[in-house]
Amino acid sequence: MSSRISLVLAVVCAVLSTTHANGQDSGRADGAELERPDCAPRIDRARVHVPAGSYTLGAGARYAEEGGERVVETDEFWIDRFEVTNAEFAAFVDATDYVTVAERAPDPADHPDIDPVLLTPGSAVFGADPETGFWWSFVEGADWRAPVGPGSDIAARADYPVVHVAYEDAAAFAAWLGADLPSETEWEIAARGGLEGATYGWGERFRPDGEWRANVWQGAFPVIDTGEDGFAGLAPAGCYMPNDYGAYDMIGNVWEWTQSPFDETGRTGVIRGGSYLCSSSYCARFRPAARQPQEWDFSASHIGFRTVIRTAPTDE
Ligand SMILES: [Ca+2]
Ligand SMILES: [Ca+2]
Repeated sequence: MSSRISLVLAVVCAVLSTTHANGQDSGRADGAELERPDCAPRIDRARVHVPAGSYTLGAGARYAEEGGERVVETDEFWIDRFEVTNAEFAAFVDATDYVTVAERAPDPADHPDIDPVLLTPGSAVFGADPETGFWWSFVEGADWRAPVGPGSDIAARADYPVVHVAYEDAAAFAAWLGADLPSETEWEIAARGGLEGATYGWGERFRPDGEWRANVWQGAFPVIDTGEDGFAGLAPAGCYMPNDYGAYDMIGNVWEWTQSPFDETGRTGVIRGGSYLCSSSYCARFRPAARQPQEWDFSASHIGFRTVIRTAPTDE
């Protein structure tokens, strides 16, 4: 199914009455300043090492598609410490003149059943529409440089994760680096941080000692994003405590593309880790075991990625 058809279906299925305006950084409803966590300094494209060995996946599974606990074997790999940022993606585009899926007009021949008005460059932007009540809108002209549409920019968001990237965009960036996207297995092993059998990437309690360990949603979804965890909307990469491998934001902030198909049909890919939109009352996919099917050509304001390599980096 085309991603744009899916978007239409998604928004049709998601009608809510709300008066909250569109935007990524809605701020606190009471106007109070957020207490923000300290963000890690970005110094390079550092990766963390995950040793070869046996790992238990599926712990804490909650939905049928997550499967049960199982042991897998992996060769060693190195995965990005951070979600890929706007600055990094901009360097890629500057070097290659790459044009993302969201920036291209879909070919009408590929989408004979879609309203022609939807065959324009654009992407899915979260923000309950005050007129329609839809959670998501297809915004013409929204792309990685203009995350909420024309007039928006990323000038102050160099260290934020890049968004509005479809699978092929993420794969193209990875290939440019001589890297790859993680398989689901690699992603989940990395997200568990060497902690076997735990529901979350840091243990059994979602908020150990009352601390927020990931950028997720607090408040009445999808209307009020209170930002109790320090950020309403996206956060720069690296603002929450890393896991025991040293990887940041495996859970929350942006969903992350993997290279794996969701099932044997191969019709959809898989994104992992949940996003800043995941709330315990609605999504709860902010666990290492959780899986989310996603059309390969879909892009949105809450989907990003990170890369892996499977041979030792030259500086090691
Ligand atoms: Ca948040
Ligand atoms: Ca993430």
